Amino acid sequence: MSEKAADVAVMMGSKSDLEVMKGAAEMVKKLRLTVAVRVLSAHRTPEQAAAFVRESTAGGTKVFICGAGVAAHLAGAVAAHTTRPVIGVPLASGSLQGFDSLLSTVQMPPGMPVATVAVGGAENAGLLAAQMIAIGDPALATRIEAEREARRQKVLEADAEVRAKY
Ligand code: RP5
Repeated sequence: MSEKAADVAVMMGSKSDLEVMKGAAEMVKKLRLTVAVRVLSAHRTPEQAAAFVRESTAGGTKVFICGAGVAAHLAGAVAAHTTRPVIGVPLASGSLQGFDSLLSTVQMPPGMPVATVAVGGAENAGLLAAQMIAIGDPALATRIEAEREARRQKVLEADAEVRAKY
């Protein structure tokens, strides 16, 4: 029997990715899901990354979020070891500033999907993972609606402020 794993796994290729990727973990926690945050690289620690994905899948992790920069193969490598949804976050680093990681993450071959968000889109990745899980969790769906309502109110307040000024 596998040990119970977190609802969502947030993985990144380097600790230097954490500043951006913590946005995914914080969003997942805000929506009251459990999260495991790991630094595991497709290139530098391929065996540990694969073992973590297999154990997490067996333990019940529902969605994997993977952030990496430059030759960003982490999301694709994770998808190779699980049939749970994988969300890729291309990160801006190195001389091409994210164009390389965007293409490396998004251009998956048929049969191995990775849902790729914007370069640096960690917060959206957390939200998207929660939206996937909310399909079978009405209480979570209500919390996501509240999150969206808060954003709607912010824009309406900004609109009122700008209209009053000009
Ligand atoms: C990628 O290489 C990582 O995801 C990171 O974005 C980039 C640079 O890694 P470090 O040299 O900062 O460890 O694998």
